[in-house]
Amino acid sequence: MESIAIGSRSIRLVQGDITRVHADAIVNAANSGLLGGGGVDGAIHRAGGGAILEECRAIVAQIGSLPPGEAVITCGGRLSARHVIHTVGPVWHGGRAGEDAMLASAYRESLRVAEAHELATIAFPSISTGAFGYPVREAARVALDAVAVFLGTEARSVREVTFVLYDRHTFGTYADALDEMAASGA
Ligand code: AR6
Repeated sequence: MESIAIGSRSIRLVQGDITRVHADAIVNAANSGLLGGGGVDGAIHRAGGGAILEECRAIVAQIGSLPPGEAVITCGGRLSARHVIHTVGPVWHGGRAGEDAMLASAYRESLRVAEAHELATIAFPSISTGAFGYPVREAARVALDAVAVFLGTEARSVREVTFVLYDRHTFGTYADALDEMAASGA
């Protein structure tokens, strides 16, 4: 399954490069230092240019570092997206260190930042499943559940959440998890 409706809102899955997506905001799977890195973080800063990094530096000057599970917003620089919401997922330590709650929080807090800016269309990568080592199957369930709950309860301005999955395996795993969610009646 590649999309699901939650009332008048929706979750969609696409395979691709999030730096090329048109949306009110794309979400960056950053680290607490907020000054760039590898993976999707590196790709977003490369494609978006120095304006994003400049705003990140200003945020770091204010708050020091961004704890896992929280989120902040910058401009989108040269990206097609108007904004970048930067969040930090958990590093996988085997699954008994509160990783699921932390991952759910990263999605929820990103969406709360989007609401605070009255944004409607948001794109997420698969947070934590690259360098941070979170197993994709477990991460997909947590991510889809967190977003579905948000859309069904808290959402006002946010109407469409797109997961932009980079590789075929991650895309297929999220599609399976969405099937399971739909079958369970969520
Ligand atoms: N578009 C969409 N997804 C992408 C892209 C892209 N252009 N590039 C990679 N991915 P990761 P994490 C996928 O490692 O696990 C960074 O160094 C990737 O295939 O980017 O949260 C940060 O600075 C994977 O499925 O993020 C942090 O230090 C997913 O994005 C750390 O890595 C997440 O992989 C964060 O690790």
